[in-house]
Amino acid sequence: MARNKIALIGAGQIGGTLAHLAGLKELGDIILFDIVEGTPQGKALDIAESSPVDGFDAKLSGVNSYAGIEGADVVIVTAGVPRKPGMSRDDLLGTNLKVMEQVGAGIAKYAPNAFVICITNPLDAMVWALQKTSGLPANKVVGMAGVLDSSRFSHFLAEEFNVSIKDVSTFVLGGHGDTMVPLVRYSTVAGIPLPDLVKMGWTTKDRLDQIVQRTRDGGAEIVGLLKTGSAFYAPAASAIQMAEAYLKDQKRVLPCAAQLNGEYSVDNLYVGVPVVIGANGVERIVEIELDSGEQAMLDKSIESVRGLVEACQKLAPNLGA
Ligand code: A3D
Repeated sequence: MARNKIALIGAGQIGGTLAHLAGLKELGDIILFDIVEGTPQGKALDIAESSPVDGFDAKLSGVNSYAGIEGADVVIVTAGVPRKPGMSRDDLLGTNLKVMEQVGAGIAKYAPNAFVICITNPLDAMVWALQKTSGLPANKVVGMAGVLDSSRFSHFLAEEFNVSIKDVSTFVLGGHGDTMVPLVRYSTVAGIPLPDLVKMGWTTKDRLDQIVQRTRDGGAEIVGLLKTGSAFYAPAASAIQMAEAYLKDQKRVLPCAAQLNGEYSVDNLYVGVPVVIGANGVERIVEIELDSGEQAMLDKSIESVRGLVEACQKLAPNLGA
């Protein structure tokens, strides 16, 4: 059986880390694409030169033309600009929307059967735009945010409780932004929901609220520390988990930005929800019951995503018409 082909559009901080992880996990042959000449070629060669040390078999190449991604099974998109300190994700909208138009056209022409994972911010609007510009079916175009947001939440909780990260399971809904909805009630340590852990005296409601807020601000915390860019190790690891679920038909239940068509009473909008990812892409959208407080938070998050999509439609009126 031929190896899978994984195309990475954008060979920056996340793109390079994606290529390294995909190699280490032997997910397939890897093509790095970027508009900057030399960057994808240099990163591909550098990672290929690490393969004898780590003992992985994968062909790596760098290209500046979309023809190089022909026949890709998975395409992961990080092309665009990241945040600098003081910028919100939404400040990136105009620039990155133009990038999504080019990327969508490239995918439509050369990789129309791929499973496409968008990482470019503002995520929920960019994945919406990428689905429109590529014309791929909605079950084959998803956004990475929830896996990262949940992973940050889990990390903070494992530290708070001094337990293994393996025993923490968390749940984050909604858009990737300040209005994301970390669902405390559905998050557990070894199956014990967080509100029960408060009752058991493991933590306090106030501490939990602080951890929820830190999760919401998780991206900004890293931007503030790095000063020259945004997070890339954890975002790359999160997208690789989604790619692996698709390539290996794992049927993983993962929080992803998926197109809703009636679920959660939302139409034609990408929102972070739990989905099943397998060989058919997004195979199922999981609708969970929300209490009134959770529903209100989700509604606020959906409104903010809708605002961003409307801003995209103003800049590119033919999108989503
Ligand atoms: P960076 O290291 O700047 O890489 C972006 C790459 O895109 C650069 O190599 C550029 O040359 C390239 N590029 C720019 N325009 C184009 C184009 N038209 N076609 C192809 N390539 C192009 O950024 P990064 O890797 O740190 O981040 C990439 C994106 O991911 C940014 O938009 C971030 O905001 C976003 N991001 C999202 C998350 C989520 O959780 C959703 C987390 C972290 C970063």
